[in-house]
Amino acid sequence: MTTPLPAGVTPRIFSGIQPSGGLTLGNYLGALKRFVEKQDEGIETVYCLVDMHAITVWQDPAKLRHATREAAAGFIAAGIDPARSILFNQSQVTAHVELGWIFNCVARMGWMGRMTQFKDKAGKNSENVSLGLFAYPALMAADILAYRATMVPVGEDQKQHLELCRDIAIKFNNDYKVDFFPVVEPIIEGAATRVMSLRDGTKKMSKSDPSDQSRINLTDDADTIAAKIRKAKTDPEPLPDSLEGLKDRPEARNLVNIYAALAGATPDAVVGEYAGAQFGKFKPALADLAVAKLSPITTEMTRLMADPAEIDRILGAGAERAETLARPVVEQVYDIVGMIRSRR
Ligand code: AQP
Repeated sequence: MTTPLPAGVTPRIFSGIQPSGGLTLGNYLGALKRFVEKQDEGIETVYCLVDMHAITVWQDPAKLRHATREAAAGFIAAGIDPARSILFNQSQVTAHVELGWIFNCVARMGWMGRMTQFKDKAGKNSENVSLGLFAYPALMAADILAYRATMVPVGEDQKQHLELCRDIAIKFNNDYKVDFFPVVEPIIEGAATRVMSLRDGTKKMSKSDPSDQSRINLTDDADTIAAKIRKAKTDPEPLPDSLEGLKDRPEARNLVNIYAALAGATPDAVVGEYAGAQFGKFKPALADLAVAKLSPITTEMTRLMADPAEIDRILGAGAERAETLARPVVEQVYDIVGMIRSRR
């Protein structure tokens, strides 16, 4: 059930990706491809390279700068038009961290402690990870709510963080007796909302996985994509004639999902087409499809990366537009919580 929007809030999409490495096929199918579709539906779209989130895990400064520009190039190459969508990097709009601090004071330790992504990333090392990694979902809520965004396209792994964003909005509204923040709706759509590692069908494909063979990067050339798909872990059985037959075959199911998402088909249709086929036949077909869909993006990214000053200019212009939306929201929040703002 959708909650009615507070006065003055209009439908708006916000989402982001961390420049904590190169973009993967998981980021593309789970998020970026959706971002382009939403932009093309004509809804107001705000997209952010969340560099402040990236440093919750140590980043080499030169690599972070490169990854941020490369991600921006990936967005544009995939179809984000900086004239229609607002595209910028998070650290250039300070409203995010200002609201993030206020949300640190709204969110409860118990809520944060239940976040499975924190548990996965911290592992047995939770005493030694950064405070920022623990507080990550509160800053993510601030990213979204600084624009009073109403819809957030994400992959399946971000569902819990968006539930927390809803809890923060509701608690803020209740604590201060206002109807100010909307309760956001996650948009988790498509055949590949959770693309899995090519080496282990039970693990998410991730840009920070130590094994490059586990993922397809948007910068991989055609030969590399084909080789990674050829070597992807599978099992000796042929493809079944229904999805039911893939229930306990996570690697096979992952490749079917990837094929479906790239082809714009359903996983059902893909198993229908390849029923009885061995991976010796299916993998080359998947490799050809992946190369056909991804190579134009890779080529355009390379072209854009030849002019980093132009990418920086686009991000700066996007940040200025983002600032005009976020600043008044944060000023209203300061007023609601009782801060004196006499400087301006
Ligand atoms: N494997 C995936 N399948 C589908 N969607 C995915 N996303 C990430 N991996 C997959 C979606 O991409 C968006 C941006 O994610 P992020 O960069 O903010 O962080 P993440 O989810 O932690 O992604 P990574 O690649 O695993 O990054 P690292 O390794 O740095 O932690 C989100 O919408 C996410 O759902």
